[in-house]
Amino acid sequence: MKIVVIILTVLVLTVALLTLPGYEQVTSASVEVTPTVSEYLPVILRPLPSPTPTLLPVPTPFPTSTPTAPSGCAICSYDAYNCGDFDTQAEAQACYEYCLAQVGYDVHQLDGDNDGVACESLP
Ligand SMILES: [Ca+2]
Ligand SMILES: [Ca+2]
Repeated sequence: MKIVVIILTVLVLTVALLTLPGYEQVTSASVEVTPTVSEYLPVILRPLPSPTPTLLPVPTPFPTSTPTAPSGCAICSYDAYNCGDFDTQAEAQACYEYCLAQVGYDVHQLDGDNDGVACESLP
């Protein structure tokens, strides 16, 4: 039983020793915490009045999936033109590439040998 009393005594003394300086520390800490919290309060309120305006991206009306058709090449839905309908190879080439982009194949059959060059016979 003496051992228990000694242990309890040591514990009480230890708590007493820890409490006295601890009380001083709590007191000083509370003094320091109070201005610290008051300093944080404006920081918390600060972001509110200045919300960063989200810049809305200019909406592109429509992706230019349908570029303007070359002159003399308004039809891509069926075989409407032959090489004789164009004056130059460049015009036939423009129509060939335009309709190729529209429908995915050489609808006018302007590139008979499928080498990507339409109406090689034209000037
Ligand atoms: Ca044709
Ligand atoms: Ca060709």
